[in-house]
Amino acid sequence: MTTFTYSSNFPETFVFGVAAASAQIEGAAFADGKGESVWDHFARIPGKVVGGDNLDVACDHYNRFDEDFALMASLGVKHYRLSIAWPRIYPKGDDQLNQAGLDFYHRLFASMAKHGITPWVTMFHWDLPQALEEKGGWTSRATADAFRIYADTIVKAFSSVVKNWITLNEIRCFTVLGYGTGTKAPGRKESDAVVNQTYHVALLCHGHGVAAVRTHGGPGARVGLTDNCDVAVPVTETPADIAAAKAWFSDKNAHILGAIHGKGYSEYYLQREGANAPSWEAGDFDLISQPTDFLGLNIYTATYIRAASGEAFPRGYEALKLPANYPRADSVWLNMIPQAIYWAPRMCQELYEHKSIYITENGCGYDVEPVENGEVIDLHRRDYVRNHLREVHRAISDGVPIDGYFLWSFIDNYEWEDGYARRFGIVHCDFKTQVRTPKLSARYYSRVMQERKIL
Ligand code: PNW
Repeated sequence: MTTFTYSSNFPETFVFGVAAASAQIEGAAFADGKGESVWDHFARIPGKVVGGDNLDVACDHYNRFDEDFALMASLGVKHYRLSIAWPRIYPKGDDQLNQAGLDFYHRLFASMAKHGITPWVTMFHWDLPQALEEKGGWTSRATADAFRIYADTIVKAFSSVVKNWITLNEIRCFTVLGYGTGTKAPGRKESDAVVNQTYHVALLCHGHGVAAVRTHGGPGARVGLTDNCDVAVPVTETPADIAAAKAWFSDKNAHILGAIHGKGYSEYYLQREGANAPSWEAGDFDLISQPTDFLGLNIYTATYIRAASGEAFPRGYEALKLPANYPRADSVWLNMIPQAIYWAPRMCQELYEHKSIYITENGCGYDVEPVENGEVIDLHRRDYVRNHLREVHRAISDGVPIDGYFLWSFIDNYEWEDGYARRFGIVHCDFKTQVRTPKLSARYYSRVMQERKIL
């Protein structure tokens, strides 16, 4: 057991970092041979994105990464989670490599090394080549075959500089929100059966990503999935409510976390989905459920659960609806429930026996964050981060193996269908001038990273 000299110290090996993603910050959407992504396409359909904002320029990180890494280093950031844009590497999603895309990331990783920043690389953070979408996208197993080629290429190319790999970011978001509700690219509204099939194709990609790292990653390479699991928080931390929350968690996450940890879909899941259950081929689960080195969790919010019985609650739990005036950030889904970051890792440890868990995203978004006298006084974000770090600390003290925390996000960026209106950064970005201004939360988090304790 780790002993703490001060109640809010983090272990020496604990990783503090910041996160972002290619499509959201790079810009240069069509530079140096990059192909169109589903988001480049979707953003141009009128009415899909707030303000009609597109990803053409974003934070212009493509041209400014060296300054951005200098700024990160000045804030004491030592770990940065980023993603590689698939359409920069394979513009059409086939096997026609764009060397200029690889060259860009070689320059980027060299700059990170120069500034003493370790990369944590997500292979896929939603920017699917549009050409693949036109051939069926996430409904088609051909997308998983294309992903295998892409994953092999990037792991081979960067094996000497990248040791921490994340296969996919948040399967739920690019499947159910892209093909079910249609609020994210490509904006399709398909049946439950189709959506369930998209999960399965995404799981195959995860498997190919793990295999790529095992084959080409070189010494010390590690790999895991980043999931935005549905998080259950027991209303009261009593054995009955905790058991109910755990049962809800297991049910709600059966199709992704359940699937990567089992040798197939669970009986419960197949029964629940009935005729809508996904189809699979022999050998799929040898790929999907290969052991991983860690689990990445993106934690923003949760659902309150309590024990309940009777006809209305056949599974022994009740999910509570939040009152209309419950506190939240400006994103409607982002309700303030810091215990989410305690219970999700704990349940993953208990249900799937995870030995190493990283919080790969945690943060909050607001629409109005003015720069006044050279400052952004985002005390709301400082508060959010602090409240969540307290719960991370509590989890570690209770023996939950959380090994790191990445704050989303380093800089205000393209917040998908909310465009540039919704700001998640600890660094403010003026999207007209590209001027960067660290917010109060950046100063705060900088001290936390430096002193490795909650301040
Ligand atoms: C994550 N939800 O998205 C993504 O990984 C980031 O790219 C994104 O910018 C960030 O969180 C903030 O939104 C989510 O509806 C989007 O629960 C939606 C949900 C969760 C995460």
